[in-house]
Amino acid sequence: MEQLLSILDVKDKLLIVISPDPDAISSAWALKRLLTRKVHTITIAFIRETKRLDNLAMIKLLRIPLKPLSGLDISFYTKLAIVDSQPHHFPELESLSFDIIIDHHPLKSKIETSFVDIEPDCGATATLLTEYLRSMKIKPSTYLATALFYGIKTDTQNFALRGTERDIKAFRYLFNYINQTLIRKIETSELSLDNIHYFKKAFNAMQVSWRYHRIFVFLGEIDNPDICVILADFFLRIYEISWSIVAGTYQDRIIVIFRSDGYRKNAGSLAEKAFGKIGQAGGHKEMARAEIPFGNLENMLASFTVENLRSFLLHQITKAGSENGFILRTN
Ligand SMILES: [Mn+2]
Repeated sequence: MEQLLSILDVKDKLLIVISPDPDAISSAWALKRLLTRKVHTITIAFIRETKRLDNLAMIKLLRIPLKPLSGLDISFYTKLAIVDSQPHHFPELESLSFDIIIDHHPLKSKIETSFVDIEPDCGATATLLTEYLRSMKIKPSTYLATALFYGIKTDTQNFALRGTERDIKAFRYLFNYINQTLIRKIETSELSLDNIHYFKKAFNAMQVSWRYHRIFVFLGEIDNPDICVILADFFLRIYEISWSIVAGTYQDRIIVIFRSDGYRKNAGSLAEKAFGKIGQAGGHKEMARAEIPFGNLENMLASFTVENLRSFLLHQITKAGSENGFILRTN
């Protein structure tokens, strides 16, 4: 931390560049807090727009100041920082030279610059920034603590994916300062008014096998493949359901999302058996995905009507599934 301060001057204008996921957003914000009175100006800029509604909810509810990098005059800034990534991760950053790099992804090639702190021993960069704050005896505001807490929560996937002693320590510390209601609202913000009409469509189109605890939905044309994921997850929350398969057509292809409770089931192998020969398909026990370009179906289907596609998908899934004892019936 001392070393970081030693490379900065009060006249410095600092630009912090991020790819906006919760870990990066919260880490950049903490760095801004740490350096607020140490330099002249600090701007946090994102390389790419985030479309994830939970991330947008985080930015909005916690009032995190972010700007698009494309709208900035980079020459205005005297120092450049990047957190939770390294410059070589993004081709558009290769021409820039960074003064500060703080990250937890393992270093691929040696980086020569004024300040580098890479700690693969942290499950999240937010852990590292929490440690910086503590070492400087800065108590985070509720919003900043909530952001960092959420950053660690998502990067470690609630400590199911990874998470070290240091992550747990930071998490426990931040817990004293967070607002849990905001965390819940951020985490559950996955739908917008623009896409809830697909629920209505799905309720009308769903085909349920009561006997085999399965549900299949073909949505027809969709304007975002994420809705298949949201609906497949949603249907798996139904007590009687242990398999859910939601499909739709997007641009020049069919998207099929599989979810299962994973108990003696394998969504990945079902997806592969059903669609592996005519598209890309794969996944693991609980979740899988297939994408089938229309171009590959030209010899198999007379026309691409909703009804033709629906019965084609159902046929492929049922045929593949019968080898696993998977039979889909409509009621
Ligand atoms: Mn991260």
